[in-house]
Amino acid sequence: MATPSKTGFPKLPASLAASRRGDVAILALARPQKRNALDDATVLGIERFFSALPKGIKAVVLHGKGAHFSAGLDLGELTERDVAEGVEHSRMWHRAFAHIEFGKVPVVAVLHGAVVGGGLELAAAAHIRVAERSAYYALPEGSRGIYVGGGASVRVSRLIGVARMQAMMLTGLTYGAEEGQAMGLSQFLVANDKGLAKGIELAERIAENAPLTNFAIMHVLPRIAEGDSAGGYLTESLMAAIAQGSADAKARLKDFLEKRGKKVLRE
Ligand code: 1HE
Repeated sequence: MATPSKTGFPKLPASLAASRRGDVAILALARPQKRNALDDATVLGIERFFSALPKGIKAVVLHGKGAHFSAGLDLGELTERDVAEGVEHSRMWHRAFAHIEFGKVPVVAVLHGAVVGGGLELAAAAHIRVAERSAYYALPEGSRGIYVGGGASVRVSRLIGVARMQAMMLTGLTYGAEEGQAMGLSQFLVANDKGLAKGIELAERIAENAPLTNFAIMHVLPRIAEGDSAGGYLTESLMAAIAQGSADAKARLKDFLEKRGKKVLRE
């Protein structure tokens, strides 16, 4: 177990920055030079943060520094994994994000710029998503020769429905903030640079609720509405590992890292 720092938060990698505002904790993805791509250290740091919230924290706001929320999985770490390591990796993401979805307190994600691949999977684990107008969404796994592995099969399909998620994945198209709001990817849409303030305002309201009601909304309501999703996560991990072990995936990832692959840009 990591040693807690002076702020009461566990020790985090440089790619994450935590702060506190009253009974609201704020976690920033802080690796803008890599567009907040999620490497293993960051995913494990997210797990550590959400599994060891300091006493008195009643809600969390999650946001990204720089021009993008997150460019998703760190593709540089993916090239050499075999199938068994791929399953383990995807299960690690599931475990980390389960600490968000099934954690102690509600989480508000604030989205801007690219919210793609694993970045969208992370956002989908939160309980509320606030999008700035610059936000755009994509699941570009198809073009990289891989499959989602951070819970999207369960969480994104729950937000937008299977047909929309299939369209997103098959086409790799980007969806703008307004489309995302209409599809159910975000619940609040605000002007650029206003997301964090809105996220904090919502988190402060949430923090005033009776804790048991928040618990019921987080844990009981989804089980009643949707049943159990454990099998879905497992199947996703198996598929993600098989896909990323393929020669096709290796070639396409190499293309991106060597600047031949297409970026996920919003035209
Ligand atoms: C990265 C990553 C990354 C940027 N892994 N290094 N995700 C994607 O397919 C999205 C890939 N990224 C992009 O399309 C673009 O980077 C953006 C549109 C998000 C931003 O573009 P731009 O022009 O601002 O930045 P850039 O020049 O592309 O990237 C800046 C640096 O970040 C550069 O590294 P540098 O050392 O050359 O400066 C990029 O290589 C690096 N970078 N994105 C690694 N994703 C659990 S399964 C989930 C599966 C997925 O998430 S698939 C989706 C992956």
